[in-house]
Amino acid sequence: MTNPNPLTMGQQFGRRSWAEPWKIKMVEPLRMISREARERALVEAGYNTFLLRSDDVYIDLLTDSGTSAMSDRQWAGMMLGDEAYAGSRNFYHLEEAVRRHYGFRHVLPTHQGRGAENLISKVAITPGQFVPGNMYFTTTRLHQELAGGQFVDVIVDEAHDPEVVHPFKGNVDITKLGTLIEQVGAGQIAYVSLAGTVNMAGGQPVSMANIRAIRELCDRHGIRIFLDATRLVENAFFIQEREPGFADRPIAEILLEFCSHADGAWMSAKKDNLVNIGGWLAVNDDDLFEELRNLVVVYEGLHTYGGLAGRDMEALAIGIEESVQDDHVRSRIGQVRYLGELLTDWGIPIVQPVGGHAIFLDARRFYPHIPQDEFPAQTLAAELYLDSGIRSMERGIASAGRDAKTGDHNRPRLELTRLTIPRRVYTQAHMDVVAESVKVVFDVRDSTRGLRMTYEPKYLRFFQARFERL
Ligand code: P70
Repeated sequence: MTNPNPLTMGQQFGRRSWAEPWKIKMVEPLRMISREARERALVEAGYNTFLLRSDDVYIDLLTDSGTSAMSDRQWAGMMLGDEAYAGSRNFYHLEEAVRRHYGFRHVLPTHQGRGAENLISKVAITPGQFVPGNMYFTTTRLHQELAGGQFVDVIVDEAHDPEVVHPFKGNVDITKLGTLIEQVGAGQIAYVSLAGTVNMAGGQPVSMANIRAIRELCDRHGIRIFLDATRLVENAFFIQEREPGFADRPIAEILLEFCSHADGAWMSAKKDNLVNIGGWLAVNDDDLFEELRNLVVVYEGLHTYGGLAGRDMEALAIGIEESVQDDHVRSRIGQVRYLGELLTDWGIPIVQPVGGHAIFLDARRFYPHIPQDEFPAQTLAAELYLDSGIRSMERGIASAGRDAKTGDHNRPRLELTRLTIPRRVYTQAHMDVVAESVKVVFDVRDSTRGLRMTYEPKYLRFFQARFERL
């Protein structure tokens, strides 16, 4: 029977459809294995999606990190690699792109984000100091702790509640930050560690008003602000969309203004910057840079390559240019929202509002009968893979690790399973397949049982931990 009144998805959601500002030039075939084969693969992987082989995955939403599609211009740039050990021309292109779009004076390449986190933590933290931040990120906090710092969460309370709708759930609570400074003294604060968007909160943004207020407070106490710029372009999109006075300003301009309130930034270029590998660290202060430039040769490589090939730096320089284009960001976040709209319409519990890079399924409400110690979010990731070969990532109690003092699990309020959307890779039809699989898993939720951890590594346990079904 033909549908007498066919509607596009845009019409069904009451808006004009958007489309990607690119067309496809090359394709990579996907493979889908049988349910029995997935069952075997999952047991072999200890119910941990990080331990699956990607050949056994159909739609890979593990991460948006290093998984984006590069453009024809970026691939052309790969052929222009100047693989000189020192002073590669590609480094100067990268330096220029970071200066132009992020506004910081000094730039160092690193092999990826955590390489930059290591350097800034070692140089800017004196053991015993506190590092306030807008919610923890796994690698960021670990490097701060390894450098002798103590992370303190100063994000607004709303960030910890997946149901509260707030336009800037990534904001720092200025009162919390002010109280911490009073309690421990400004000299005991290493710096403010500010991420936009906030990954663990669901890709939630920080407003321009908030960074201005943080700057004001920090200036009064002589405290520096360093940004985790990993998804700062996406953060700028939310400012353009939601903050009064920014609707007519291009994303590139908003990004630059945001960075102008900070003293430096570290970057996992594998996200916003549209490359498969790479990172950078950028600061304004000459003396600080001097120290960082010295340290980079110990851990990454000479200061003009920092662990990257010349061709990687060229692709990254071009990726930065492409990443700040308004039409690119609009369609990227539009696709994430499309998936979010479907799931919301079907009554599936997700973090609201939908953030920039992923849909975060709320495993607490998805599986209210599974206690947090039985890893509801890890369970949900396993069930999704079993149903359709879709790979997602746990962002709950397994990711939160253990309390360094008591040795007990950290028990985050957010127990989430992340469906992370790579940039420029999947189509709207893939999003439909994903939504349908989540619905199937949701419909049989009552009969799903949790997991028990059978192997636990010491550092960043979620990457390599193993589980079995209860
Ligand atoms: C993800 C990736 C990486 C990341 C990040 C923020 C806000 C720094 C980094 C580190 C990869 C990942 C990392 C740890 C656990 C799971 C997944 N996030 N800051 O998938 O950058 O990976 O380049 O060293 O999101 O969210 P890098």
